[in-house]
Amino acid sequence: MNINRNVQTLDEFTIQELRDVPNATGELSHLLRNIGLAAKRVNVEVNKAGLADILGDAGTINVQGEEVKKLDLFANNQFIKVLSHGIACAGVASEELDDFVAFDDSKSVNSKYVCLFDPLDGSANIDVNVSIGTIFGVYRRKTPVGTIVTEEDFLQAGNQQVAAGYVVYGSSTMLVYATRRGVNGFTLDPSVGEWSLSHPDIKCPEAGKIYSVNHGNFFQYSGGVRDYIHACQRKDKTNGGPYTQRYIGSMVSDVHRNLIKGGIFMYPGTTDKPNGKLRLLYECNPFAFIMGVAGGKATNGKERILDIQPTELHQRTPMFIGSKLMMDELETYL
Ligand code: AHM
Ligand code: MG
Repeated sequence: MNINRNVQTLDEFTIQELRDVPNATGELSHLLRNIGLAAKRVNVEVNKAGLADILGDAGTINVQGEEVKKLDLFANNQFIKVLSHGIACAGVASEELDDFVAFDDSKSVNSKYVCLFDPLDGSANIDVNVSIGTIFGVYRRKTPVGTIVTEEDFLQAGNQQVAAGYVVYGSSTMLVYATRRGVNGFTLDPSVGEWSLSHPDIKCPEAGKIYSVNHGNFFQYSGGVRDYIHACQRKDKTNGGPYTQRYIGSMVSDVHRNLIKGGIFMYPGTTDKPNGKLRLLYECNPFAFIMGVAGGKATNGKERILDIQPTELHQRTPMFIGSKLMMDELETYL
């Protein structure tokens, strides 16, 4: 059997990047390694999600005598635990928690980063064996190192992100992360439990043929969004229509596919929910950052997602994200 010894692991890759950046402290590499570890633990549980009820007693106690936790809570706890035990994160905010968590031990308060995440996105898909994911964004804190973080450290515009990424728990498990230097994808090699660089320097194709939107809400979208969707369905569409509609209902998988193949993903506001469903801090900002580094774009229909100044931890925003030329065209409709 040939083993490709040129494949870099996540650790090797981040250390290599570290060597190339003058004055880097290694804190971000440490943080990414922690995220990779938490994701591996979540992956193990996601892979046996269907068994949880079988092994659990009356749905609450498993064979080890532990409570069978909902997977999204399990994932949330894993990320918080791993990041709080590390030395590279001063606090976290999570889609699963009402408020942010400040880590107050002496190592954590001396970290310069905070991390915001959605521990398990698309959790409605867990029970039916459809891909789900984790999404995260990393920011340099505003408050001085050595103090306890405050809300201001978390309410930063997405353009302040230092790194962002996601994990897809799918037919294989992938971790994709971006810094301003590029977007790189790592596939989990289950035989050795390592993230291996499988998708170096990901660029989103400028144009694509996939559009992803929840058609069930069609009559609740604005006229501009409806007109754009109709345009996607026309045979005489630029770039060769009609486009293909693909919507998994797990943002991580939908945007991951469109990032690789080229396409556009939309979660517009509706008459019932003018700000749509997706959360700016945990879901939209990380993807907007990744897509931007990969050459694509993301907007709420009026301004760049990355330029929105958040006012609340859990605020929602309409989201349009994808290949540059498709986004340019969409913007003429909005
Ligand atoms: P969640 O954070 O509660 O899992 O919801 C977010 C998910 C996204 O992954 C996905 O794009 C969207 O909800 C799908 O929503 P809908 O079923 O309304 O189309
Ligand atoms: Mg979510």
